[in-house]
Amino acid sequence: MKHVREARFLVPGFVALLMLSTMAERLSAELATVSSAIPAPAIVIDFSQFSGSFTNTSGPVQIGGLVGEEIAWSSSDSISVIGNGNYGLLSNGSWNQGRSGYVGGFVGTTMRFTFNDGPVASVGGFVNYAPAGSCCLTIVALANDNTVLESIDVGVLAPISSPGGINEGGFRGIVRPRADIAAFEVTGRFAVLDNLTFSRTEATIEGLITMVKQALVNGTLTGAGNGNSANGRLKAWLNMLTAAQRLIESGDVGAACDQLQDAYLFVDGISRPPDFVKGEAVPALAAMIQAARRELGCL
Ligand SMILES: [Ca+2]
Repeated sequence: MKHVREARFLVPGFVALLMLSTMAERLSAELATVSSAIPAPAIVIDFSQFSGSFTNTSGPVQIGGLVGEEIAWSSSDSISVIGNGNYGLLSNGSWNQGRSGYVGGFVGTTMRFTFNDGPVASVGGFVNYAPAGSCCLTIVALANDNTVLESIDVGVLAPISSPGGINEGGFRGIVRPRADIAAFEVTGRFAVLDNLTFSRTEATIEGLITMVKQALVNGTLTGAGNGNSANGRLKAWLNMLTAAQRLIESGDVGAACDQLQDAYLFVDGISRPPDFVKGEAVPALAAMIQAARRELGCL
């Protein structure tokens, strides 16, 4: 079953296509493009305490007060802004007071969010920028010693297009298997960010199964399909995860990788094969399975 998707590439030149497919999966696995891909429980900084007009500063400014965390926002230049005001994004429109507080940089500015109360496993924000070609936004996850853990060129991999939009943009973030992100950096061309979202939930198989159980209780995960087939599909999908857990415990990581690959193919939102589960929790679970696969060395 795990070869269902790959089978489509069994044509001349399939090796190159397969490599491209694998590469795309690897890159997109670390990039979250919806806020729900940040695993629960997620914490959101909405900057609503900065409801006055813009302050121009390089910081640092403590932005975590409303959620009881020490999180420092700082910038590579002193004309960056925190607060509320109008910000032009050229073809992508503009942001205004309707966002109730946000931060913004200028050309080539790097804005940094440092998690002083401990590293996180996932982080992202609702962002936009002033486009020029495929340039204009890179997000980076940094370790305690400032080593780059992940660097994603959003302008190339998942550009934002919001022609003439007011307060529009998109969520872009990074999901890691371990809580090792000490800081998150956003570098762009007039980049703006609101709703900084982060989580410390890690991508162990136990963490994954705990998330699934919570989602079933909350009703954010159900079987997909008509009538009884939905329940059957849900059970089959849960069996893949518990099988993966048993295989990991018994030391058969290769077989566990196969089970997790199957589990991913039935939750990835791509119609071949059809997904076995549906609901609000699906993007976070799909991202978490990918993170677990990377952590196990499957990918
Ligand atoms: Ca806001």
